Amino acid sequence: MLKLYGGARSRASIVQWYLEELGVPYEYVLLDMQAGEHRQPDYLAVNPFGKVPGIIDGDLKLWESGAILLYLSDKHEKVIATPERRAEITQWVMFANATFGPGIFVESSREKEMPRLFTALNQYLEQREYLVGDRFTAADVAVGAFLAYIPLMLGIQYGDYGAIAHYHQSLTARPAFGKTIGAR
Ligand SMILES: N[C@@H](CCC(=O)N[C@@H](CS)C(=O)NCC(=O)O)C(=O)O
Repeated sequence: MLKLYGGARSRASIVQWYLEELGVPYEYVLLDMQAGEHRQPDYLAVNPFGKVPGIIDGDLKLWESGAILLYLSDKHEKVIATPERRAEITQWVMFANATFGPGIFVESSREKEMPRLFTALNQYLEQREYLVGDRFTAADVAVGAFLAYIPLMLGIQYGDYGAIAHYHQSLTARPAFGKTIGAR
């Protein structure tokens, strides 16, 4: 069975959310990060950088939440992926982790980045229910997780951005979200 390594209130809950969406069985290995278990040899053998999440799936050891989401998407999404569709999902996962998250969570860039990121995302979502195609994908997990963390961790609400607020509400109402990030 797939093993997911994470700590309490860590980014492992992003991967856990997607595993629940996909209905893939997994064992959650909760590391005591306060005690430094993520820096012990057992876990460094999974991720030499000592960061969570990490997974073991068969012979594969994989880390970086975005890489794990894309792997699970390739392996378990039932709709046949064209290169174009897969590229769009990759684009949004990378946008979430490399542009959106840092733009909002790095305090020195927030004032400049937040209005332009929120405005463009809001406009995009005015036309759509999901980020890629007409169904929920790993792209929604990657961006949706940050949209869930922003009010929780920064106290920022989406009042002026109606389409983001609607999208955020619809994602947080999903049962798999409630069992994972929503249960924090
Ligand atoms: N870009 C990485 C970030 C991983 C990361 O920084 N994880 C934090 C927990 S949320 C961690 O393991 N921190 C422990 C440490 O840096 O020692 C990802 O998305 O997987």
